Amino acid sequence: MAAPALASSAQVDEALAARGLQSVLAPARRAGADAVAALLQDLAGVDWELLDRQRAALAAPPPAAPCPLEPPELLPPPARATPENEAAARRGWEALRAGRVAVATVAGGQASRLGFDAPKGTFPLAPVSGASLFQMLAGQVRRLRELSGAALPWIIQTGPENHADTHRFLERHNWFHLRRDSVLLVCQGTLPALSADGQLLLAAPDRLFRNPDGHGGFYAALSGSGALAELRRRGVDTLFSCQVDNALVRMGDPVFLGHHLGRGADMSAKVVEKTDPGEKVGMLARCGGRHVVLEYSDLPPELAARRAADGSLLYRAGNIAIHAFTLSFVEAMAGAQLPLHLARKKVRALDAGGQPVERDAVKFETFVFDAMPLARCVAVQLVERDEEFAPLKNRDGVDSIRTAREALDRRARRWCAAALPQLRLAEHGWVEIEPGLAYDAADLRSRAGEVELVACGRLLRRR
Ligand code: UD2
Repeated sequence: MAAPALASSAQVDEALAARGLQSVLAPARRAGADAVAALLQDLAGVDWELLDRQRAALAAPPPAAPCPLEPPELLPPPARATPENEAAARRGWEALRAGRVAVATVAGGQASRLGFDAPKGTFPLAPVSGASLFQMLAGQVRRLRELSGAALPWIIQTGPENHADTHRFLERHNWFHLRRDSVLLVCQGTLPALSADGQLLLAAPDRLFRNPDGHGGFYAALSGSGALAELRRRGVDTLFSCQVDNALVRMGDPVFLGHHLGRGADMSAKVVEKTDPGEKVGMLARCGGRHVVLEYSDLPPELAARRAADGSLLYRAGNIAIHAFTLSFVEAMAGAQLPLHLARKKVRALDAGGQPVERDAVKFETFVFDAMPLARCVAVQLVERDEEFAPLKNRDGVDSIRTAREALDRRARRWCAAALPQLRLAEHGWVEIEPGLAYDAADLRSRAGEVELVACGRLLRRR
C-alpha cells in the first residue's frame, strides 16, 4: 500500500462521482467553504483503488481456510546446542557486528483491553523497578549494541492515536540514553472506515472517519517515511521485528537472524508450541508450498483442535509476531496488496443529516504476517515460551499484567540460578534483572563482577 499522490479537487469530484459517493460532501457544503476545502484536502489523500478493494471486501464472504494445510518445518529453540544453532549464532553475530541489522517494534493501536489510557509501550511492567515496556526494550537494544559494537538502529512504529504521546514519553526519558538519531519513530497510516453499504463516513463535516491501517501498515510506513532508505544508507539489509507487548521478547536474537540469513529467507518467524487450541495467537502452517498465518479470530475451532498421532496439536506453531526480513522484501511489501481484515464496530460519526451519532461502521486493517505467503523462503523457529513469550494484553486473567510479571520473575530467577548461583535472591515477591543488564543467562555470567543485588534481594543491577 504505497501512499497515492495527492489528487486535485476536480479529480476528487470525479472519483466520488464515479463511485456514487458525492453525498459525503453535503455536511461540508452546509458548513461553508473552509469545511469543503478541508474535506477535499482530506479526500485528496484517499487511495481510490484501495477504497475499491475495501468496498468489494464488504460484499465478499469471510475468507475460507486455505486447504490443504500442513504443519511447517520447525527449527529447534535457540538455546538448544545443536551444530545448526551454533552456526546460526555465529552468522547472526557476524551480521550484527557488521552493522547489517536493525530492530523494529510495532507499537501502534490503543491499549484498550489493558484498560490503560496511554501508549502500551509506556506501561510500567517491570515488577520491581517499574520500568516501562519501552525501557525494557531500550535496555536490550543498548546491551546488543555493547555486545556487537554496532549502531543497531531501532525503529518504533506508532499509530496516529499514540504517536505524539509516544514521542513525548521518549523525549521525557531522554530516549533511554540511546543516541537520538539511532531511534527512528515512524507513524503508520490510516484507512477510511465505511458504512455497511460502502459509503464514506465523516468524523466531522470537514474530516473523514479513519482508523489506523493495522500493523500491516508497517511496510508502507517504513517505505513512505524514508526510514527504509535511511537504513540502507546506514548499511542495513536485515530487519528484526517484534510487537511492543511481549515482556520476554529477545530483540535481535542472533540465532534466529542466523537461520534467517543462512536459509536465504525473505521473511522468517518465531513460533511457540500451542497447547490450548483456543489460545489467541495466529497459527502458522504451510499451504500449497507457501507459509501462511491464520489469525486466531479466523481459525475454525475444528481445525485448531486437530491432533497428531501422538496426541499433540497438529497445528501447534503459534505465531508470536517476531519476524526477520530482508530489507528488499519489506520494500516490496510496501507496494503489495495485503488482504483486508474487516472489523464491524460502533463508532461516533455523522449521520446523513450531519449530526454526530453512534452508528455501525466497518473498519479495515492489514496485518504484518499476511506478507508471509508472498515470501519465497521462510525460516520458522520454535522457541521456548518461558524464555521468549509473555504477552501483555489484558488487565486481569490470561496474558495479563500479573502473568507477564510472573514470567519475568521466573526467567530472572532461572538466569540467576544458572549464571550466579551464589546470589541470595528474595524467596518471596518478584525478582527482576534491571533492563539492559544482560542479554541472556550466558551474558549475565560474563558480568558477574559488575552486578549487585539490592531492594532486599529483589533487583539485580549494575554496581
Ligand atoms: C497479536 C497477533 C496474534 C499473536 C499475538 C501474540 C495480530 C492481528 N494478531 O494478537 O496472531 O501473534 O499478537 O501476542 O497482530 N499494532 C499496531 N498498529 C495497529 C494495531 C496493532 O502497531 O493498528 C501493534 C500493537 O501495538 C501491538 C501489536 O500490534 O504491539 C499487536 O496488536 P494486538 O494486541 O491488537 O494483537 P492481538 O493481541 O490481537
